[in-house]
Amino acid sequence: MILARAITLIESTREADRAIAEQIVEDCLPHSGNSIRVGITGVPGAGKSSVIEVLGSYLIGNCSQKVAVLAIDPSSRVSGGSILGDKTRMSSLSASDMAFVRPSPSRGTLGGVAQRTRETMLLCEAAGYENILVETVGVGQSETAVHDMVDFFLLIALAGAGDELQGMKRGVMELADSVAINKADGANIRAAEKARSVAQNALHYLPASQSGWTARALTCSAQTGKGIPELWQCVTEYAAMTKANGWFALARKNQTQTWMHEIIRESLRQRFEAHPAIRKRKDALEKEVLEGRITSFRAARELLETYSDSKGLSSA
Ligand SMILES: Nc1nc2c(ncn2[C@@H]2O[C@H](COP(=O)(O)OP(=O)(O)OP(=O)(O)O)[C@@H](O)[C@H]2O)c(=O)[nH]1
Ligand SMILES: [Mg+2]
Repeated sequence: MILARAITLIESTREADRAIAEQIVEDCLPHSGNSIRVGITGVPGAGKSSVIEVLGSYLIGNCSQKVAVLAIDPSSRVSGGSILGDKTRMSSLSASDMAFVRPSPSRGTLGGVAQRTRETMLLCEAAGYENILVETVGVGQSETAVHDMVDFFLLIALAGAGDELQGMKRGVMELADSVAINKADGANIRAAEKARSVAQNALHYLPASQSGWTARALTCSAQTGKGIPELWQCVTEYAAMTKANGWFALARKNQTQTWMHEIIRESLRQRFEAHPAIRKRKDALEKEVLEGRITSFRAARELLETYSDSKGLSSA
């Protein structure tokens, strides 16, 4: 499949592939953007992949729309990735020719991985995928990275042992356009319903979003499929409202600017760390900092000056 091969090029770390990859992305740009981009986060085991499997199948079956599933997994470097797990958990999507499931690029920093996922998203759009679902596990910084590349941000949470919510961090709540309490099935229905009202209440006390949208708490079950159409209804309502008030387009524009700055940051970091003079000096300086023989400030400054000097730049 051409799409998969193009994405492999994008994920390649070879310098020679980079130029072709950039050209591909540029060629795709005019054909991209015509989609809804949804970010899905939640603690490990909340049911993100399972919800995506059911939601994706719903979009294909009931709406005759294509679905691309991408993942940002900051832990994949260590664990080797929950990638295979995801493919089996999304077995019907993986088997459908209306769906494209792509695991997270497993190498690199979060910034680098997020950058490649953004580019992959554009390629999927150019290939005609109307719905882009980006899964990220709710640990660390990856929620923000995903939030910055999507139109709608969904937090999947679970009811706790009591009525409380599990896996809800205020910071992530603030980013959420909707909170879905998953596993609302069997003996868990009542607890899920209570957790939903706790979540709705918590959302109520957050500052109003610039989008004009009021975040909504729902319950759903990936096991029974209950609440999944309502969940998608929430996404389409959001899209309709923010398209009408101009936020949808504005937020995407702002995102492209954020991406630009991130690409610069990430490339500077890469160049810095790959530079021979830096590599030569860094270990020794790190050791000196650890042993308290030099301040971290001075060590950082020396490395930065070494880098600027080697580039013929006057150091700041
Ligand atoms: N009862 C019930 N179990 C569910 C539901 N959704 C997911 N599960 C189960 O919960 C477990 C975790 O589901 P996943 O979809 O892998 O969760 P995830 O959030 O993608 O997990 P990570 O990718 O590892 O962070 C699996 O054993 C699922 O079968 C649900 O709606 N009801
Ligand atoms: Mg998963």
